[in-house]
Amino acid sequence: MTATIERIELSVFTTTARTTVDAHGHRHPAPAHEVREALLTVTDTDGACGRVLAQPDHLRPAVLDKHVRPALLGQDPLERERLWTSLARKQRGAHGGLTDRAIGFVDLALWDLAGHRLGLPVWKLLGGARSEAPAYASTMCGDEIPGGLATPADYAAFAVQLVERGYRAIKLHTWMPPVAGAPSVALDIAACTAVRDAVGPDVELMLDANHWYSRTEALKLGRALQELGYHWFEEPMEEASIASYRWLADQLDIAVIGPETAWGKNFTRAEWVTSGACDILRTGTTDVGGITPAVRTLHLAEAFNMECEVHGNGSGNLSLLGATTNGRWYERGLLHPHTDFDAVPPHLHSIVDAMDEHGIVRFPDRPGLGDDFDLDHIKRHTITTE
Ligand code: LLH
Ligand code: MG
Repeated sequence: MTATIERIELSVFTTTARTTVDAHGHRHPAPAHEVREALLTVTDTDGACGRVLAQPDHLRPAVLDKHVRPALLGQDPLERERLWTSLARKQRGAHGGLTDRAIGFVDLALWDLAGHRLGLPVWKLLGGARSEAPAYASTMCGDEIPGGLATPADYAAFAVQLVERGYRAIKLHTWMPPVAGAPSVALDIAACTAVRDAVGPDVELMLDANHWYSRTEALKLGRALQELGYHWFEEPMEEASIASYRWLADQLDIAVIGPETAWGKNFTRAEWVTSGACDILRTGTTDVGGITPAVRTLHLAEAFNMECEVHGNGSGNLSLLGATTNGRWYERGLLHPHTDFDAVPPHLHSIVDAMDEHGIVRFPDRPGLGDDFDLDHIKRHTITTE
């Protein structure tokens, strides 16, 4: 008899973090402190489980009860395309209550469950295009921390450390509000220049600056980046304005890449391609609503002879990269001189994206997405289960 989905639970637990987010959502280093994380678990009638870390704000009890459980309970967990479509179609009537992220977490859990049922890592289940990928170092945003990322010289010194660690590509996130004096095109150009001077011509460099520059500010910054031989220019303006990106891409030689935060899943990505708003497309499991629509996006770009970069870290994005050759880098971050990205948090036995000294990340052999959860720790530190 076909196994069907029996339980969908969200467990909120405590763990330790060494980063925090500012008033605008940008991550910065912090002393070790207790935080709440959540684990979404989907269990079928044979006892097979799919698990993924999720953000409880997107999967509140009402969202689980009104949208997720009615769409999934009693259904075959292997029919991911059908389940994703039924959830995505609930979004219209949910009036914003069922986010792309929420359906993304559910989709990831279903892929993890499928991997466990079949004894395969998800990247192989998706087609297995390659077993490793180079990582790029993605820095945190600029700050005012002494010896952190407070000055162009700080970025240059950190870039040298990153190259020594093995990275062959670095993406700068520069200063954004609420940091005093941010944003500043002049300061962004100074940091990008200092980094290029420090690492030389052979390291690939990218910039993700303030997301609310005007067209003329973005054009000035983009022209400076192409002079410095930067590889791509990311999200310098509000992404809802596709016409602004077409205007920018038409005038620059440097590759304009996007979108990251634009809503509308794979459908919006198709609009970016056909509008000529970007030279390299982007996708990502938390950006477009899971692995299922992200695969569609990768194939869409490929059919237009367009590269598609995977945004963000984590096991889902790593699995996607293993399923395609049409995405060059794994985004490893966010990195900062005062944090250790390789440190293992208490709710894991190991990190999924360990990198060697040549800047290469190998895709996990474990079945499912490959996360190495310490389920005992999570159980002992669970505060609520919905
Ligand atoms: O604002 C930040 O901290 C970063 O921009 C972050 O959102 C990161 O995910 C990103 O943009 N990567 O490309
Ligand atoms: Mg970005």
